[in-house]
Amino acid sequence: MDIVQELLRGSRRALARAITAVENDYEEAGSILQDIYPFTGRAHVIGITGPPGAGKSTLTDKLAKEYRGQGKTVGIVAVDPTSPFFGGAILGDRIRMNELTMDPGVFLRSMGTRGSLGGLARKTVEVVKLMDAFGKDIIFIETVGVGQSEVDVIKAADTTVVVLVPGLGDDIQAIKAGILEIGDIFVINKADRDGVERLNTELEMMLDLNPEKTLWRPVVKRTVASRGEGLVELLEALENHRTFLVTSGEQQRRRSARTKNELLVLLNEHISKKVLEKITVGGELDSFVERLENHQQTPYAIVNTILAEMLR
Ligand SMILES: Nc1nc2c(ncn2[C@@H]2O[C@H](COP(=O)(O)OP(=O)(O)O)[C@@H](O)[C@H]2O)c(=O)[nH]1
Ligand SMILES: [Mg+2]
Repeated sequence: MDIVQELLRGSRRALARAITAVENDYEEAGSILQDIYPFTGRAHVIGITGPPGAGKSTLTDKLAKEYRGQGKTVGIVAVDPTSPFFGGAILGDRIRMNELTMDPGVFLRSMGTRGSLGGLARKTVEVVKLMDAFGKDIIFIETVGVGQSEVDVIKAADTTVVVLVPGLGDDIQAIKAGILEIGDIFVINKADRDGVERLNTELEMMLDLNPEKTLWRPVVKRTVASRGEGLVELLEALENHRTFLVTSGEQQRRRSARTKNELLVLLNEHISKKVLEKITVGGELDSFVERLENHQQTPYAIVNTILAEMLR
């Protein structure tokens, strides 16, 4: 049987193989993604981001168990080289994660050891699609929120949870602005520590000042992930956000913007590849460069020539 058929029938092995194909850009990846495409778009994709050590993995683990308790199936994509999901874990983390991976209703995949972060964003979207087609109800993307690439990764999510911890000094200033803008739900984890009130106040003030969030005012929740405290409230906030997305039409809007973006990225990649292939084969590229160096032509004129040739 074909790998996609197997995947759609619930074979975890087929899912694992498909993910490997996507991760490594194997030849078959394109056709797999094409065949599963009609079966995607059902899952609630939840992004979990925040600084290293904030408790993202602990929180993801606890949330996954809550959803499992409700009978929902869960996929987890950990996009974090330092994630304790695999390797480099302290013993406690490893035991905790093993418990989760032994549940056949949970599929966990760690990414980020291969390829550039840029390619990683696209691959994350694709892995999420595979898990979605496989039939996962909830898909978590865990990623460290430090730069633009991570923000790009999290764009694949329907709901973005930003995990923060109290006591980092100038709390809000320490956090990248880009991360604050993408948060639908803010979690103050390690609420068992000092500085919770201050961080909470700062967050609320900042959210009040943000004019962009008119439809959904992000909410702030407190958790002690390691003890499972605050999970019920967080789960409720996640459900509320999902309901908001669906009823307001925001889900549709976000997904169509994302679909458009994906199409453009794909188109871009393929056009660039085709053009590059064409102009390198006959050594044209080198002669273009030579003409530039000799000031015989401008780059604009060359690009126009190449495009005119290609589109003929
Ligand atoms: N005190 C306290 N420790 C926590 C809490 N949540 C997680 N931790 C601990 O913080 C450390 C980092 O957690 P982890 O989930 O790996 O963070 P990540 O890097 O954001 O994924 C681990 O040792 C956790 O046990 C919490 O609410 N309170
Ligand atoms: Mg982690």
